[in-house]
Amino acid sequence: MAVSKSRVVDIHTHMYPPSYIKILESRSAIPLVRSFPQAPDPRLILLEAEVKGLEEATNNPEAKLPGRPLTSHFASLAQKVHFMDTHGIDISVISLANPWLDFLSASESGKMGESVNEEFSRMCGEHPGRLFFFATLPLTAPLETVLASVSHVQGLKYCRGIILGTSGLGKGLDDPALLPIFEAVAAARLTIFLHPHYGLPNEVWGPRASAEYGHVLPLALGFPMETTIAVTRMYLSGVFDKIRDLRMILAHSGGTLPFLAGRIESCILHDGQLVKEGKAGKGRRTIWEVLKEQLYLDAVIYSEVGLKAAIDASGADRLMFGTDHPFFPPLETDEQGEWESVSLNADAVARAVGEGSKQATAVMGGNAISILRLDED
Ligand code: 5CU
Repeated sequence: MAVSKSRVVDIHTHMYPPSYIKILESRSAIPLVRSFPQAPDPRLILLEAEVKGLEEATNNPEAKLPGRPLTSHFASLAQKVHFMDTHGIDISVISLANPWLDFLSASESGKMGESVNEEFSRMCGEHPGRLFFFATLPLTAPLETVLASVSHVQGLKYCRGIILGTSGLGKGLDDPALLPIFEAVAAARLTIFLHPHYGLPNEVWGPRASAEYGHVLPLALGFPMETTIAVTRMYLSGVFDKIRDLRMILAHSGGTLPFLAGRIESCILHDGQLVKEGKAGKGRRTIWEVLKEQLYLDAVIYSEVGLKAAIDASGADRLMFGTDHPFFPPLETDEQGEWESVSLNADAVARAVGEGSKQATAVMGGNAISILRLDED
């Protein structure tokens, strides 16, 4: 393996290939793409929290536009590479953005999954060594189709893992029916990248949110809580003990898991039912241990405070830089230039572990290169 200068790797960076956008354009329920006469770019409408705004804009041409503009950043490979070059990113591990194949029927998702994964593989092949990808699984399809998909993507040269939402087969990630899939993914040495989409129920945000608070509540709070809840359910159900080779990267520095791990532990130790059932006693692997042995965290938390919690919980050797491109573009400067959302994360790494330090080099790329085997063919 060649030893080279320190490289910057972005492990949290999404795309929607053109065939996927076509499906979104044909839909009348979220997720969808819709054009409005008052805006040059079509709008990409993804989240439950955007449904009310979609209805308002459909009925009233004066209403504010729902969702986000679907710019070339979402689907163009040339634009992805331009973004990488602009920000000094040597390697990107690209993934389909939410909500993946979750909304497709059982009969559609297997074929679509195969074609999306082939498309990602082809894109990576156009920039060998610069692009790898997390594949997507057709989780609404029958089990044998999902397992066939794991075998398929294992054989794709640039595939290094699976991007996964929190719904699993429809009942969440603590569903025992998922175990054969997790086992197959772990046996294939594919790392799961766990990413939120569904957030929390709209009522949590209150009646003023849709009109007055933009996307702040569902994205800043709903996404991280969703991830935290999904992983805690997995932990409580014993998935990590059952499949010790399972490896997962948690988006957004683990949601709030690093901050709440102590409280989760205390609630277990003080839970009458769990104590009585022998689930809280000696020999139990704590959530802290799982964080240090089976979980990795991305560094997409935008501040050194969050990053320091992630490092304390999981270790600087388990943290990996990401950008969340093409989400969070600059709103007042040229999108072809530098993005503040990127520099916020890069600056947070420098402040948390020291600019130019060994740890900074690891978080910015070295960890991803070794954890995701990016120097292997
Ligand atoms: O802005 C957003 O809604 C999103 C999203 O949907 N997915 C993501 O990864 N980041 C931001």
